[in-house]
Amino acid sequence: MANNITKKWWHDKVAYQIYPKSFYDSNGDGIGDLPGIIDKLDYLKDLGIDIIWLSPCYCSPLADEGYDISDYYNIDPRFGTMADMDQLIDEAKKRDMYILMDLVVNHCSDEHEWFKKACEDPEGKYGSFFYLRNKTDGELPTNWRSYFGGPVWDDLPGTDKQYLHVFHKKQPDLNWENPELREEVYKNINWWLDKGLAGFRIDAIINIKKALPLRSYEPDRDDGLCNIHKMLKDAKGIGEFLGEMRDHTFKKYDAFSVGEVFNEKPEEIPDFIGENGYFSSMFDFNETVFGSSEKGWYDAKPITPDDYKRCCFESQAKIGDIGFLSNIIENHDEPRGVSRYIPEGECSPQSKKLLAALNFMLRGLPFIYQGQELGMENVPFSSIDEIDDISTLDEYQVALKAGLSPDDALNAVAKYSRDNARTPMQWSDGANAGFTTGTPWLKVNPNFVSINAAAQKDDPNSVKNFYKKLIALRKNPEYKETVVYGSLEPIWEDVHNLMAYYRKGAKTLLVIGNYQMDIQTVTLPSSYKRVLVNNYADIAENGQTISLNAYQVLILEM
Ligand code: TEU
Ligand code: CA
Repeated sequence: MANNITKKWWHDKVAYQIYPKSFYDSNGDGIGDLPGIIDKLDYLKDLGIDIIWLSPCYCSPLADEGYDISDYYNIDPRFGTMADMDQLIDEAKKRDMYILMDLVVNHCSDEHEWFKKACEDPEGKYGSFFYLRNKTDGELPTNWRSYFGGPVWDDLPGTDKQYLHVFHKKQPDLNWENPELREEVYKNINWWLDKGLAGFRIDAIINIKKALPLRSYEPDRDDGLCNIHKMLKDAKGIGEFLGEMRDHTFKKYDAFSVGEVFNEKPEEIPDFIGENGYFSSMFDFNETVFGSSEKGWYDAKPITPDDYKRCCFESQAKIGDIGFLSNIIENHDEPRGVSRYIPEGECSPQSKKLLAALNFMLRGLPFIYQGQELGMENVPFSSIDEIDDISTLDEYQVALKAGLSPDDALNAVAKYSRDNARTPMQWSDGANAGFTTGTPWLKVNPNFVSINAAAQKDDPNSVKNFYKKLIALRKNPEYKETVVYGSLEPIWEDVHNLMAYYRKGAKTLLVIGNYQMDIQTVTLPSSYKRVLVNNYADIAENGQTISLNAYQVLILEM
């Protein structure tokens, strides 16, 4: 263990992401809600969860499913009331659990009063909360392509100006250069922290700093536009905003903050998540961005077990003991991890457990996304009409324009669709997977009949109970220090379809995963004392030589 690390309350925790709209519907309107989350707190407590991150449940037109906020101080009636939120924070506290909300402040909704006032008076106070430019004939202020397709500029209603939106046109970017805007953001954060929130997950934060003066870059597609990252690479000085935000908010409350940070440079890591970093932690996206293409989802390259291993180890080496990454298999923006990181046709309870253990034992905070603990899989979409997500709908158009047939385009985007993760949580084999008594807002994955929480509850070999074991190991007083603070050292790094590493602290643990269907033999460098986790009933061993079964994963105490 690195002795120079100051211990923090959140270091040894296990986190769980809830996508409220799809978690549990308490009143039969087909939409998950806060009372539904309260109903399921004991389920999460039993699993061993400490920290719960809620995707946005503020007032929102839901153009981007809540990532477009029209009122930062209120709960959308579809999700419940402020009293429900207070009760949720309270009930969580009673169970020694912590609630995080999603901080979405790169942009707000075009239905936020700031934006409405900016339309009324673009030269006034609220005009300077946004990036506005005079409209010129036939030319956009810059040629950046929005994350959801098309140019980042749209007409500011009722004016001769245009406004910037790096995401959807219903998500106007907030102007962080304006100190008044920054004050408003900090005031809101502190208001929530005063309510008893434990912290925030911080959305899309690398986008808050624009390269000024705004300018165009080399186009990279036929549309004449360029990827937003060309501008972001050019934007210097985001640290001033992030440091100020930390000092004015999180730091004063000892809050936990986890940033959605992409493309950080290795030398910036201490600034982001070091001892006095801008954030407590940040997500590791090395695996999720692997294989992505400038052209679009249709051109993305699948990730193999060897790639997966390399991505994980690369991130671990980059962070070392500077701080703590937050490790994920999936989230609400990604397909289901088991469908992505396990080669096609090889998804099984065993392979799902292997992926779980390999990811969970990495150094950092484990974040479990709702349903991941059940081994929920991607959805078999049969028509683009079944898709709700704006990003998928855009990528489908991109694929069609590139010349794919409608069938091929659907198949291509279905692999990456954010809706894979957004279908209702599978609670039981009852109607609508037990998610709602009404009509679910998004189709339930038909495999709920076999993959659901009720079926896994009392089955000692279920994926869910395997997660429970992993969580229990992280909390076991004997192993905790090592699992939380121990260093990570890869072993047998070049062996094909084998992912193995030591965690070294007070104890020495060896995690070994046979990432394939074929049996694979390894010879341990020393004998082991104890088997802590095994996804098979036993180990085929001959002295120190172990014959690993298909997707067998072991955690050994050496
Ligand atoms: O995502 C930010 C992000 O970088 C996106 O490019 C994401 O990778 C993309 O949506 C995948 O299609 C965050 C949120 O997690 C996402 O749900 C929001 O849509 C987005 O910000 C805008 O708030
Ligand atoms: Ca509801």
